[in-house]
Amino acid sequence: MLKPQATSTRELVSLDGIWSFAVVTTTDVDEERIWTGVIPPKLQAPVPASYNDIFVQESIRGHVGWVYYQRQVFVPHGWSQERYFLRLDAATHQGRVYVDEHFVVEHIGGYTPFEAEITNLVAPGQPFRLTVLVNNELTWHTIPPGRVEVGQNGERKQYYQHDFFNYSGLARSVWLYSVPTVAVDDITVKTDVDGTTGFVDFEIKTSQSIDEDRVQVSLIDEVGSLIYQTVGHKNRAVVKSAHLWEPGAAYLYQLRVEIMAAPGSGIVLDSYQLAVGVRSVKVIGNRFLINDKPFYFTGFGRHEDAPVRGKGHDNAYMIHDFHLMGWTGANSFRCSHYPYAEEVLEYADRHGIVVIDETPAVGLNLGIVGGVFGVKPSPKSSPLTFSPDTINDKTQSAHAQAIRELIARDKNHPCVVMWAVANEPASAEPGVREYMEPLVTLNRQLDPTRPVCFANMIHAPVEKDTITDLFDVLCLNRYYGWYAYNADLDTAEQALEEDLLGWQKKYGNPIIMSEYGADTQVGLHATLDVPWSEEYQSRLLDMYHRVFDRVDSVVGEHVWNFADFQCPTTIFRIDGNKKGIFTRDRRPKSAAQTLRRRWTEQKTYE
Ligand code: GCB
Repeated sequence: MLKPQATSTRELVSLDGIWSFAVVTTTDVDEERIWTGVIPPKLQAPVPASYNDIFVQESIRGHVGWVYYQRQVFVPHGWSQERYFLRLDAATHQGRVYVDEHFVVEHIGGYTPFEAEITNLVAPGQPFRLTVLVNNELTWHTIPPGRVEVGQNGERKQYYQHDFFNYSGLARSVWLYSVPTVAVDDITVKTDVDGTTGFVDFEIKTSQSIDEDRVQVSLIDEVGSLIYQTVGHKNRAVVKSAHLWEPGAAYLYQLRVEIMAAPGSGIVLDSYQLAVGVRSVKVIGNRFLINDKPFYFTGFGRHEDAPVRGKGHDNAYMIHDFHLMGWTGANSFRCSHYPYAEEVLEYADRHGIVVIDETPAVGLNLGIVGGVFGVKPSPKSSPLTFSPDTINDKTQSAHAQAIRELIARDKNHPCVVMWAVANEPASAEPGVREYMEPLVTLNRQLDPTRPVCFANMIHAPVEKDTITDLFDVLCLNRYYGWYAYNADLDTAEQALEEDLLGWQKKYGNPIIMSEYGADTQVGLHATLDVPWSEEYQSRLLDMYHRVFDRVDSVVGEHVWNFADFQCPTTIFRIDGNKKGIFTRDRRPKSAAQTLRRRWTEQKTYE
């Protein structure tokens, strides 16, 4: 699915701004049919932003169910020869779109885009009322899963197994854009490298079937020189002495696809340009290779999270966060625990930051809830994660759809070097293999070029886990020194080393420590090993680093988390998860220096 783009043949209108907003109190939105009229602007909400922290009422912040967004839109009068689409970069978790009284599209899945053609509904130059309904309910059949229960006070409450706040609404941009009748519909690029030669395989889908010689494809380098040109839907560009896309040293070619009115006519009907980074990714033995060189991941698990805007995308925060990561010496991050805004991946492409791209499949684990997050476990009678009443075939279909949409959106980004299918599924429980295996197969069919992983958690140690052999890279989330052996870093160090050596011995795959860290209250200092102090966070990280340097298969370290982030409140999540190396407003805790020392001084790994 191509990101909309303004080119010589396409126009793009941002619908971001201030929309009318209402929280739905009725249980049946179809009966209310709010989209048939104007919603009074009593409340207004910014787009893009999660709506939860904008207002000051708990009834809005903790609302479970539908909300309405509405605004007026004009179709530009010059679009009479064009087709035009509405595109929502995300609606978390379910969106329904109406143009005046017409239903145009519905989408489930809170972190991937969707769109609808509206050419036949509104004439150029005409205004229309755009109403978007957004529902934030998580059920056993959504990804991520959750469940809604009615409390003693009669209020509906959302429960879920993951450790971040259920921010909701239109947290990413909304667009109206035009494309010509005959247009480029999709482009798939795969690259490879052999010595100094780069290969760019491309495949183009067009909106109508057209002759090969009307599709013109050009590859242009960073100084604007044309280095390859051909006609046809599918081919391989061979680039001698290619400028490779390297971690920390990105190089982006532009693949320009043009649809010509007739071969040689010089008349371009449609034009789309895609940034292409030429690089290869391989897993060989216990090494992760980018361009045939061992790559060692330094960086973070992150969240899209900021004060007031929640998960609302914001370019200022985004670029600042990249600079803070660069300052620590991070070369990579994981999109934990859902696909991030496409702007983030574009920025990572441009600046050579390596990304592990994850589906929103977090919380497929009922064993975790009571123990770790203090959230009420369910169902009361059965603690099994995979069962007809809990995570089941329908959840699996939603998960498959999440994989399809993630790959459709992100397949062309050079920064994405690996797909993470899930975070901490109950990988030692019965039913997990039957659930996961088809999803891994699907992922590999959709993209055979990138390795696949999932993040394993401590409840599924090497002797109990039943799915690791399905994957290429071992990603381990470990909290020795925090949830286990708290304030006892010596025992934690031994346990961590034994754990890692056990995986190394059994699988021989590359190992990435995909989470490790400690909650830390900024400003709390202690000379002894006092959990929550800034010194303890640093010492805990140092302890992990000593162990990583002793275990050959470790090829990466992603600290949990880049910054403090918001969670459902429990007695040990006081105004959020405090494992950030930066506070929520992006000020460094002492541990930032610990990482900076390690990651900027020790640059090369064998
Ligand atoms: C985990 C989860 C992450 C949590 C973290 C924690 O294992 O993957 O989402 O936030 O632990 O801090 O407990």
